[in-house]
Amino acid sequence: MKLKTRDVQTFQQQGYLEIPHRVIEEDHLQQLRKSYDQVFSERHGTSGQGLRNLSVTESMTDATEDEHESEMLQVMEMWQKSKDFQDLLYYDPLLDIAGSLIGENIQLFHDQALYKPAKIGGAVPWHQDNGYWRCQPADLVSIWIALDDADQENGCMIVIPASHVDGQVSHSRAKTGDRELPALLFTDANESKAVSVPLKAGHAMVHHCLTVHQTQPNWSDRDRRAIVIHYMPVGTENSEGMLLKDNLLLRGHDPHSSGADSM
Ligand SMILES: O=C(O)CCC(=O)C(=O)O
Repeated sequence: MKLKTRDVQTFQQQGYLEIPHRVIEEDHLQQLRKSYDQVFSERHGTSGQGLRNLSVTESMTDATEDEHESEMLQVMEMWQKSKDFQDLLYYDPLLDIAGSLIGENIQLFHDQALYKPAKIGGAVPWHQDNGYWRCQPADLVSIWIALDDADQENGCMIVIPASHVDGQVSHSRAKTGDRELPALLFTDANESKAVSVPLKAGHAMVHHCLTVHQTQPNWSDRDRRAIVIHYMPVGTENSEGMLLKDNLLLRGHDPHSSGADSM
């Protein structure tokens, strides 16, 4: 279902939008959770195979998993690890949302699972996604899908509305106390404007790649599992000015590719 004009305008003004309808129905959600847990359990106790703990500080990089105080677990490119998540890339209700915002020629930038385990789930500090990516034009959008209910206790998304209109801002290496978090960036945010976006499982929000956002630790006794799909319009270039022509075409047509239109 395409977004209504009113919702597109809200996104353009605010830099984020809570999707007004449920995007993943219950059966589908159960299946995704099963696959998600399988991907994480296959990698449990390893630092590799695509699993990273983003909460690891510089002095902890040699520590064993048991020594980590908090865990902001990330698995990149879930679509390469699970058929269910590969299918999710081509799931029309999500592509309809992305298409309403960036046009009908849609490529995947990447996807990622972001898992905050109960009690120990770590924070993700204030940042813009494009602080990491530095893509041009900065027109990418991310659909963040709650696989569990996400709220202020277990680390839902928190955004600074309309922060995307200020353009790209500078970022520095994130810290916890006086220890650096090598995997994470940080930017200043006007916290007085912060808005939490709690979501029920199966619901989603979408944010612009220049919108400043963060998530808090998971203080609750409930897991917070999420999957984020980052979409880009065909024609996007990476930080070196190279056209990202080899990324998957999810919908529409890529004039830069010799291949056929997308499925
Ligand atoms: O899921 C999280 O905790 C962080 C999500 C995030 O920063 C993002 O989707 O860009």
